[in-house]
This record gives sequence, structure tokens and C-alpha cells, in this order.
Amino acid sequence: MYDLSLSETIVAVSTPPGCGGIGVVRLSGPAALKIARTLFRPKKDRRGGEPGRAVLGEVVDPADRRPFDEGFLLHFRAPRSFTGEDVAELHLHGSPVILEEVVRLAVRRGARPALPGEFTLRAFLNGRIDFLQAEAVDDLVRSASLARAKSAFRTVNGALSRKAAAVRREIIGWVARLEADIEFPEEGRPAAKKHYIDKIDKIYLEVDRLVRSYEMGQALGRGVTIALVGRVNSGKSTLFNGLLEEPRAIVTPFPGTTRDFLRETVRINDASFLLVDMAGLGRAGSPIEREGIRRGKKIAAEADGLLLLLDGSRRLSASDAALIESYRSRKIILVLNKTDLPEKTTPAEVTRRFPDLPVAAVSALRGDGLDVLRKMMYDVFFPLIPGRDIIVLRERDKLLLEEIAARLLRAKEMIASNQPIELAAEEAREIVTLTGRLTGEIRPDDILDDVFSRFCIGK
Ligand SMILES: Nc1nc2c(ncn2[C@@H]2O[C@H](COP(=O)(O)OP(=O)(O)OP(=O)(O)O)[C@@H](O)[C@H]2O)c(=O)[nH]1
Ligand SMILES: [Mg+2]
Repeated sequence: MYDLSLSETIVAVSTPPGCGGIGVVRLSGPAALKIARTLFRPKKDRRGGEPGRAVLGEVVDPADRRPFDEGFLLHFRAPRSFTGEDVAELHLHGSPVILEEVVRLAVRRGARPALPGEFTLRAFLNGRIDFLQAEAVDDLVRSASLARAKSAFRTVNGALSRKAAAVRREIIGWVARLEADIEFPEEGRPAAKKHYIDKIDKIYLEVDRLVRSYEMGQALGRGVTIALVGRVNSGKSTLFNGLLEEPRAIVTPFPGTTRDFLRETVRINDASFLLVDMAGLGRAGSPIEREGIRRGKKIAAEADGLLLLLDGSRRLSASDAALIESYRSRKIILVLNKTDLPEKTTPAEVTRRFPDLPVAAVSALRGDGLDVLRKMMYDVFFPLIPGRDIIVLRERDKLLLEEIAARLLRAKEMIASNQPIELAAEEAREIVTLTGRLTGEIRPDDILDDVFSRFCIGK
């Protein structure tokens, strides 16, 4: 679908659809500046300025030379531009009709409307950025949270690419040694074996950390889902409202108030949490309650984490304990609620019975302890990883990294069990190919469509 010859000049509106203070039409390709100059009349500097300097002027229809908007022309010379080609940008008023007219006139003068992501594709084809950076450009633009945007920006800047390149270099060095060993088998095998295994372990750690960072990237994007579970009347809806700081859910003294579930988002630090309030889990009195409980269990099963509420004004019951047991392998915080009432269950007692689970004591009604609970939620539920500055945001990349990790383990196994060294070498060469696919150095062409066609036009 894409023209890979780079001979054409492409044009698109690069700002979002709709009205705005400023709108930008961008051209890239050999004739970018020539075409832009036929549509633009500088006010002072007749030559149209130096690269990287904006020049004030008017856009004109070349047919009648009449101006219809004013703004700036900015240009960059190849290879010192985003795409690596000559680039011209017209910064005009953000009127869709004017911007579309400029695109139409540019097409008349020989430009071609750009396909989605084609500016970024050109940056890739011209070697300005690699695959990982190209994907991150799109992630940056689409980020739903600032934390994810910041992480995408670090990838655009090449942090992940450098890491991938370092892993690739390590593995290539390792393949070279393996091949030398195949050539001259008698030299120092036992030492070499330990050397290889240490090396694989080191590379594996790096790759595995990147694979795990994906989970965090996803959490940054869509938020972490937290289900509020507990028996009826334990105060789930009151806590839900307290964390949201608004009376969203209905609260009554009657057990079984919440039947269906409610979802709302709260932010804690840079993380977004999707809280789900639902029916109390316990014995159902009616078909409606039974359905509520069935749905509640399903939500709890799918959530990233659980807040399990206990009513501190009552004794810890057998059914509370059974509920805790059934969820104790999950990411969970026990919330001992109603601390404003005379205490029948103490935090110390809960900790004594469930020593491995974190406990927060709160009064959801009064708001006591909610700040401590928020901090705990961030620490327990947010999948923080060490060295969180490099995050894999794409599933494509995660899958490749997972395959690299699996092959590393297989190669290690082969070396450890003294299998013919050629087998490990074969595995290592496969890993080198996979790391090449990560950065796009080695690419099946259909992947271009897959990566770039999902971009917005003008990017
Ligand atoms: N004193 C006190 N009462 C509370 C507290 N939290 C909740 N309650 C009361 O407990 C009762 C039940 O609260 P809800 O928030 O509806 O409890 P729930 O767990 O959502 O109940 P269901 O939806 O029926 O499962 C209400 O009367 C609340 O006002 C608290 O921290 N202190
Ligand atoms: Mg409720």
C-alpha cells in the first residue's frame, strides 16, 4: 500500500481535525519547498527564509495570486528533518476549510495526499528512526496518561532502541565465540561453557525485564482494575464513594443495596485505577442477588487487584475468613472498615490470622485512613518494575522479546546439558534475527502496513 520509492512529495494536514487556533499543513519529499513556495508569499524575506526559521507571509491561490490566509512557512532541509527529506510546513489559522484548500492546491502542484503514518514511515525508510521509535511516535500521540506519554517519548528518543541494540551486540559477540569454538573445538571448552551460561543469564535478565515492563505499560495506558469485594453491608459502596470523593454509589443501612456493578476511574499519583463496586458476596436471598453475586465473582476473577472489605464493628466471621482464603493468592489489600465504631475486630487480629496480607484500617464514612489506603493501593497494585524508564508498549515487541527469552533459555539448556554446540549456535543466530526484527533492521514487508497503517494521517 505504501510507496517505498520516496520519489513523491507527500502532503497532509498534520493538526487534528476540527477548528483550532493554529493548523499545520506539512509537505515532505523532493519538491516540498518548491510546492510550498508557490502557495506562499513572504511579507519581507523574499527568498523564504533559512532552514528552521519561520517566515511570515500569506497563502495564495497560484491561479489568481489572491491571499486567503496568513501564517508562517517553516522548512527543513534533508537530511536534517523529521522525515530525513526536505520538509515544508505552513502554520496557518486552524480552519479546516483553509487547511484542506492548501492541501488541494499542493496536490494540484504535484504533491500526493499522505497515507496514515506516512511521514513517520519516511523517517524510518530514511534511517532517521527505527521501528521501535516509529511505533512510539504513534503511542506518544495516543497516550491516555502523562506517564505513558513520557515513557513513549523516551522510546522515541531511542532508549528502547539502544537497549535492543545492546542486547543484539551481546548476542552477536556470543555467536562469534560459539562459531570460533565450532572451528577450533579443542580449545578451552569447560571455561567456555561457564562463560556462555553467565552471558546468557545476563542477557536473559535484560530481556525478561523488558517483557515484564509491558504489563506496566498496559497499566499506564488503560489503568489498573480494582474490584471492591466483601460481604453485604461491609461498606464497599461507601468506600467507593470515599475514594472517588463523590457520592456516586447508593449507600443504605440495608444489606444487599448494590445489585449491579459500577465502574469509575480514580487517579493515584501517575496511575489510573478503575474501581468496581458490586454486590456483596455472601448467601443470596433472591434471584437478583444471586445474579449480582455471580457477576461480582466474575469481575473479581478478572480484576488486577482486590480491596476486600471487613466490617471492624463486627467479629471476623467464618464467611469473612472463607472469602479471604478464596482470594489470598491474588493481589489483595484487606480493608478493615468502620473504625469509627466500637472495635470488634482489630487490625492486629487480622494480621495475626493472615500475616502475609496487607491490612488498612479505615472509616470509609468519615474518610479516616483513606490516604494511607491510597498509598498502599499504589504500592500493591501498580505493577512497578525496577528501572521503569524503559517500557515496552507494543504487543508485537513483547511477543518478539518473549520469543527471544524462550530461545535464550533453550540455548542455555543445550549448553548446560553438553549438546552439540552447533545446536546452540543455531539458536543464537535465530535470536540475532529476532532482535533485528525488533528494530526493523530485518523486516518482512507486510509488517510495514501493519505498523504504519494504524497511525493518524499527517503523522
Ligand atoms: N459508622 C460507619 N458506618 C459505615 C462505614 N462505612 C459504611 N457504613 C455504613 O454501613 C452501611 C452499609 O454501607 P454500604 O456502603 O452500603 O455497604 P456495602 O458493602 O456497599 O453494602 P451492599 O451494597 O449491601 O453489599 C451504611 O449504613 C453505611 O453508612 C463506616 O466507615 N463507619
Ligand atoms: Mg453497596
